[in-house]
Amino acid sequence: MHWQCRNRKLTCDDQPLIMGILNVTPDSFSDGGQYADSAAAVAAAQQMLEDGADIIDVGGESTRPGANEVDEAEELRRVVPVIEALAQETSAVISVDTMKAKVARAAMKHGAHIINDVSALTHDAALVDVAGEFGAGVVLMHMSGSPRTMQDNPAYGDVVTDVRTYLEERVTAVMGAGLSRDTLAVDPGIGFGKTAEHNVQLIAQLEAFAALERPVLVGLSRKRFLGMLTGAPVEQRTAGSLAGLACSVMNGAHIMRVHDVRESAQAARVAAAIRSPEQTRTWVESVTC
Ligand code: 7PJ
Repeated sequence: MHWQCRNRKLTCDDQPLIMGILNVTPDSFSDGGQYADSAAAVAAAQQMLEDGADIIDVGGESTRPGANEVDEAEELRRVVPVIEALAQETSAVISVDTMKAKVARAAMKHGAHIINDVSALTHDAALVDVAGEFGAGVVLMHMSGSPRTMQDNPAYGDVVTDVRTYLEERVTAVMGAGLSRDTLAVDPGIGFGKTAEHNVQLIAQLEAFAALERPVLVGLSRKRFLGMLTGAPVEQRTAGSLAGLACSVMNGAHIMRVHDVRESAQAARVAAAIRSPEQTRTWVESVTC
């Protein structure tokens, strides 16, 4: 499986890709504006790359449940300097987490490769044109409602079928609008208009998304359902996140969006080896252990 993201062709069959989260918001739910300053953000990204990140996902608008939309100028002011510096100073594959065409365009002009849109290109009609113009990689994520309203009363027939059908429809729609299939990745949107039970069902039945024949991205790092399952506060959810990551990889996830890059990269390697024992041979030296 390949994912074409402008001039970068990512391979995500045997080794899952790690997408490191770089929040540049003052209110982001788990790292509280730690990276508001762009030099600090670039240093944090450098560390993630050293720790095994394949992609850096830069986000300037908090999409946590209940969050209000951020003003476009403010979002630009937050993400553009960071993306520009990352493109100049690193060889990272850069993703921009935005629902806005103007932000995506500025990000692309400054060297980003991927548009990660939690609205699956439905929020801003101009976004599909930006993606097409640049040949950007695109993450199509399922969300029920908007970040402000999504947790109000999430209801599905069968959550796995409903989310898969939605993603299928979005793949068809954006291809109809001119995007190339090989630029698309899909994401069930863990935590976006879902109960803890919905989230668990989606991860347990992630194999259902293989039918879309596109890379499957999963973002569950430190999310609230992990707190509901364990009682752990957000700053103590690494172990739960890694368990969710291992199960996701086992069930076919290709890309994991994470805060704890070093730990996640290690867990992903082990889970991938167990998922495909026959392929493990090709990337582990034949040592007796
Ligand atoms: C996701 C995301 C996710 C994708 C966020 C948080 C909330 N993008 N952006 N998938 N989550 N593609 O990190 O808790 O699950 S923001």
